[in-house]
Amino acid sequence: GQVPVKRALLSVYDKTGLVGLATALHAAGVELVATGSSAAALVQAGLPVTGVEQVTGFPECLDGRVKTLHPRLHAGILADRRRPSHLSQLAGLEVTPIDLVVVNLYPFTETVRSGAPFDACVEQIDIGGPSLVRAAAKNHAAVAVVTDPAGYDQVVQAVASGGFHLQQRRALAARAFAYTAAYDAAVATWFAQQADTAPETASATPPDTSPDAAGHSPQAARAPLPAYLGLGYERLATLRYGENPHQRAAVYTLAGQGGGVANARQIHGKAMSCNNYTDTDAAVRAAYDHPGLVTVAVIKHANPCGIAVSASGDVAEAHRKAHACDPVSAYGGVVATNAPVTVAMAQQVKQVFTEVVAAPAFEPEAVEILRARKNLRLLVVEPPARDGWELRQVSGGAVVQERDTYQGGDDDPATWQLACGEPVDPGTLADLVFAWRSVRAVRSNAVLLAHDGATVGVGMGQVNRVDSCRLAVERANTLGRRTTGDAAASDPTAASPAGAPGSSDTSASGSAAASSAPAAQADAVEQPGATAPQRARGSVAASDAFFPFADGLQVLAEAGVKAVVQPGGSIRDEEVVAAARQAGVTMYLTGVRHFAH
Ligand code: 93A
Repeated sequence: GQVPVKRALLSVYDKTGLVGLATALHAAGVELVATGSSAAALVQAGLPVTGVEQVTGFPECLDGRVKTLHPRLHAGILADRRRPSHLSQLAGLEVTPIDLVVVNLYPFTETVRSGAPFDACVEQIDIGGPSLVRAAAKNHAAVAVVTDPAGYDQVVQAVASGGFHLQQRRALAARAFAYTAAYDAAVATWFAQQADTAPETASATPPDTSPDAAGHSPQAARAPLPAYLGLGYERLATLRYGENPHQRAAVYTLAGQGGGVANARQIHGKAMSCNNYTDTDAAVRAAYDHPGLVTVAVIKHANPCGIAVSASGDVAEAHRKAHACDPVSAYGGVVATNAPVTVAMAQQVKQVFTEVVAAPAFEPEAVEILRARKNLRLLVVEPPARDGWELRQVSGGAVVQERDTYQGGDDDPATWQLACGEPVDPGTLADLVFAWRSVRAVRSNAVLLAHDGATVGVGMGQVNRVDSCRLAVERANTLGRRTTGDAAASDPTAASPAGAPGSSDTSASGSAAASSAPAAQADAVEQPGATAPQRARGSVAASDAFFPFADGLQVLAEAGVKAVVQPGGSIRDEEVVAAARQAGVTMYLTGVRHFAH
């Protein structure tokens, strides 16, 4: 039932709302106990307050490292009021019970993010605060604990109405434990990232830290994987459902991260779905794989319908080129860019049924244009972190890996090995680099054809490489329209809508709206082969991993692909290179693989 609040302990770093809360508590007859500067703030506001030193009989010391770590406080919080022995012990020890604990912790994450030196970060690891919070949460049968100034109103109401109900104290305890868990997870993660935290475990001979041929530092030179994975995730929102309507789902933010898709700011449209989140994440990542170039990625079911860059920095042009790769599949897709969305791009996007547009910014007028699409979700996404761990659950545990966003030497064609054929001209080389940087956004096995800074054919998700080659070629030659020399046809703003749905699969993000496409658009389905250009001929190809046999390469060569970039390293490399040489295809080897599952 309800427990009246007679004595409260206040110890907050963030003083927001403190005086207001304390004034209300005092008015309700609650005795206030507080630590150093919290107490000072109350004294200044003219409120009577008992300093913790008066309770403990022990001074705050060691520069504040020891303030509340004292049995006189902890016994007052932890005593089980239902056990007579606990109550008689409190009486014998002359300890007064504490019924309410209001604490928020030292700003550890903020200090790390400010770039403070190691020792300054360590000093901001709160020890006494979490102990108070955890003690109060454990003894929620009698004690209420509040860690967020946003919860002060609830405190004032509860105290005024005779105290918290058990249900409220339990809910507060759950939040409190999540709060300290997230805090410790942030500390643990940061510690694990400090390369010099494990000098004892380093081998006697210093590891070789020189980069390999591809420019990668060896594992030993990089920060170790965390020994423990904290549960540093906090629920942001419950989603309507998961990947499918019968699955429940929610979205979480990782403590101390900020930025990225989970923390995006939605400025328009329907609520984000689970599939919207994962597809948008794939799109945003793809959009940031071409540093220094304005990039647009169109994604569906986590795979690219198209990716393109604009040499002139025109985001609308990049979007036209990305869309033109596969306008059939772009219907119901997610569009992401690494540049602000302009009016010109907005006018194009508006023509195509799209689930999400994600960008670091939108021109105000572009937002106005896109608002015409009532359900279209507009997301302002801060650039995602380039480093960090990626966690995927497996039954019984999880695997964790570094993100494949490491900008290794393999992105620089100067590190590539020419395996056969004539060195290509600078334009073709730029396309090879583009293809190589784009193919990591494609689920394996991945083969990607590109031309003029745009994908023109993507073969994804096959269980052998030759099928991915066939798929890339077939899709290049049957989908979409030319991106050069035929600009009008590839322009979604042109009279004939290039965003016409031609696919029976319009359910990318589980949107019911997708299946109710206007009949007028459905009429515009293209006739594959009739008008579709042969885009494989003259394109370049990237393969995310080596060709195990010559067959895949032969499919590409027969389709007229002029140059190929691939990791190399198959035991049949010689056969593969010989087939390329014979077909007059230039081949580069990168020595680095980019699987994505
Ligand atoms: O340095 S501590 O870990 N040692 C403690 O005993 C202790 N007790 C409370 N930090 C401690 N706190 C923290 O001090 C609280 O979590 C809160 O963030 C802060 C409040 O101190 P003040 O009232 O002096 O601002």
